[in-house]
Amino acid sequence: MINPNQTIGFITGGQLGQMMIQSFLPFRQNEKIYILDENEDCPCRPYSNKVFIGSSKNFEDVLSFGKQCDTIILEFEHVNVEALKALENMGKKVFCQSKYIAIIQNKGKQKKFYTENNIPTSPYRTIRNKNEFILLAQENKISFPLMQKTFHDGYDGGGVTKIHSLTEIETKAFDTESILEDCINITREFSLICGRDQLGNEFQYPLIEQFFHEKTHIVDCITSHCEIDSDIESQIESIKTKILSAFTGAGLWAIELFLDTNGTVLVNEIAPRVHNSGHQSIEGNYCSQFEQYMRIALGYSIGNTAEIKPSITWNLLGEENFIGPVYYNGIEEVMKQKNVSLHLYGKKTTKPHRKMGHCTVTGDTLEECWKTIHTLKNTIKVIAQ
Ligand code: AIR
Repeated sequence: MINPNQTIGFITGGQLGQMMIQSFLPFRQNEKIYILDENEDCPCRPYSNKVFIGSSKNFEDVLSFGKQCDTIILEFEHVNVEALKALENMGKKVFCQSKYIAIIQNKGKQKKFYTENNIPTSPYRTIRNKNEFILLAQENKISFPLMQKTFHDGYDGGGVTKIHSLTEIETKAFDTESILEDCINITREFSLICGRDQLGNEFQYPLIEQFFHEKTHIVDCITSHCEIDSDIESQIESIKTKILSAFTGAGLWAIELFLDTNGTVLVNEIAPRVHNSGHQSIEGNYCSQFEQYMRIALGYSIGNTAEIKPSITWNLLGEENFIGPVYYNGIEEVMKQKNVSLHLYGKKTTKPHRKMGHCTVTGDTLEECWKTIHTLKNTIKVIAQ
């Protein structure tokens, strides 16, 4: 039976948690909502009963927070795994489960998981530090350019750098455990959001296409569906089947995919949670990815993933050169647009490329949505006061 009086704990309290709670409000009963975050003023705060100050990476902080909750929901994968395991052993429900988090939060383990499960991904090798990187280059054992991705703590383009030469290793490379990935000639990037509820029902959303900023590697726009040929569709179907049969528990997975110039689909990475590529599902689909995750975590059956209307999301990132209390310049213009939904995450301060909000445009066709997106890009700007 689903307990209407339970305490739901979110680790941490950012925008993903905020949108999960927003989607939950229409079917919330008497559940309490607790948040663990380092920042009292985090985006989840207005929707919570209490914010506990602490670090998601600290064993004691996660454990003592989790003990006060019945269901624990992660909205960020950099969480202390040992504490999550201890909580699971006490009978707490944790989403995503610690055994999957342990693989996903470490890029080295994630890559090994793909190889072991015969899931296509770009060729790579691992290094322990910068010295090893330099030696490999001096001995001509690697070819440039390549992508260095740190094992730990990378997100939103952080912990990732493109290295073109030995000199760049010396000046730009991270001096920590990392993977070195061959650079792929990418033509398109997709995201497949899929998963399973606690009753064993599986679901997937229409295939999403992602468009990235060249410089920051952060998602700029996302379309609610895309056209692909049947060969690509069957490659993606096979990847999904392999992932869902390796991850047998309940959960929601956002699988980031590359299509290379040879027509091969490769897995870039998996997020064990709601994802930036699914924001348009709030307006565009019957059941958003956020509501879906809440249904899964609480033990309800899954909702309808079908599109209501084509939609495109545009991320609102902090402008370059602005750090400080946030100001949304041009907000009135956005509000004049029909079929545009504005989501501001309530972060108090902006910094370059920080995700501060997003706009979703709905329309009869994606072409129509793109026209509005192009207009929007000349209106609102996230700057500091
Ligand atoms: N997030 C988690 N992984 C990737 C992303 N973007 C979201 C989560 C997290 C928030 O970004 O919601 O709490 C952190 O945002 P910031 O701007 O404080 O770093």
